[in-house]
Amino acid sequence: MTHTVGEQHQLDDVSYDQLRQLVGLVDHDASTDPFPVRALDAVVFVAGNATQTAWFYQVAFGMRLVAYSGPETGNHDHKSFVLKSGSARFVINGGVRPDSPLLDHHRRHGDGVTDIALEVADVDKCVEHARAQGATVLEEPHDVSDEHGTVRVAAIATYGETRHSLVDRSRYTGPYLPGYEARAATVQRPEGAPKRLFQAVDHCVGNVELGKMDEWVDWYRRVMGFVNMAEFVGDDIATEYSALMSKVVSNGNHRVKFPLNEPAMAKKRSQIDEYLEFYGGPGCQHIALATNDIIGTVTAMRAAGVEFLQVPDSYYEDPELRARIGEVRVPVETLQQHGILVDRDEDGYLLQIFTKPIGDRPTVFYELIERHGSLGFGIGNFKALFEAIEREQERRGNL
Ligand code: TYF
Ligand code: FE
Repeated sequence: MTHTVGEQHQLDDVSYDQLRQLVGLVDHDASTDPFPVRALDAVVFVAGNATQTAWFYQVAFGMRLVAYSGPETGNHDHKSFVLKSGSARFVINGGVRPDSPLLDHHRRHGDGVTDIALEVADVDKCVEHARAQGATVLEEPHDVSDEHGTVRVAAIATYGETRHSLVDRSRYTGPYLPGYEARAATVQRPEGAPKRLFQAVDHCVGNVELGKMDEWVDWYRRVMGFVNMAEFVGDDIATEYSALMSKVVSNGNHRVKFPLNEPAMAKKRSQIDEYLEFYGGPGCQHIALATNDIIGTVTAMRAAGVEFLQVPDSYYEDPELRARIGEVRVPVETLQQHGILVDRDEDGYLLQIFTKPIGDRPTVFYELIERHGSLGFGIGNFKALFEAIEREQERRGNL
């Protein structure tokens, strides 16, 4: 079924109550936040071939094309495709003119995330605070307008060549940003397919260099007023099996969550070192997509050819795991059939699964996550997960 532009807004609707469950929101009074963040506005990618990558996200991730900018709309530098799935928005950019700066970015990093854009109510206030805290302002606050209204935007630099655009679209009714035109879906969804495969972005993970994790945690605390979440991978877990250290920062209500990883010295070469080498520096490692039906989502993505990490049967047969997770919404055998991992903490449980890297370089991958009360990231799965990642690393000859 193809959707008209009018129907698309309806499909994008995700209520606050749905989001609460999907991404694990908590109550928070934002009135004294120094840098109040409303939501994730978009994840912006550069691709070697944006035309085909936009097609991939429609076919394999069930996303809907909603807007476009390119040579036909007066943007001669690059093509830009805007895709949505519930509240999640991806923007795929690819250079057209040989002198496009996007092509230089792509030469350095390959397909990857250039911008994790945040929706804020007061761009100027956020930039002022960020600057006072020592952040690099890449774009000063300014208005961009067209017949649909005005958007106020700015951008600050984060790890590597990644940026955070800050966007206030409260005075704008267009499909994305001025300069973009609305596009209806071009790909037919398979008969009987779920109307969307995910409803929100749950978290975006950054890989930073050895010894820099705490600096970036501190940066998010100072610049954005983010808080540390409970889950972290410290020295102990790192040396035993993970080969990485990890801490999570989030905004007050947990709508925006950024785990930060750094490599750790271990018996084997860290998967984070592999990323840093092939990405050519720090960058976004994985994006977790929140779904309320992980089994349906995995089934649809697999049918479209998406490859997921394999976990051994011993994971599901482990009596300790079975005792710890107790009752979940499906039998463990069903999770096993699909290769879905499960973890439980004091707040509830979560189901999760990880794709293999989606591009040519062993860098960016995806996670699917279905939360049932848990506010965590699956720490109980870290051992099985990191072993699965290392098996792939070994197959690539990078372990
Ligand atoms: O975001 C997280 O923390 C989990 C676990 O290289 C994880 O998804 C952490 C690091 C990593 C892969 C997965
Ligand atoms: Fe994750």
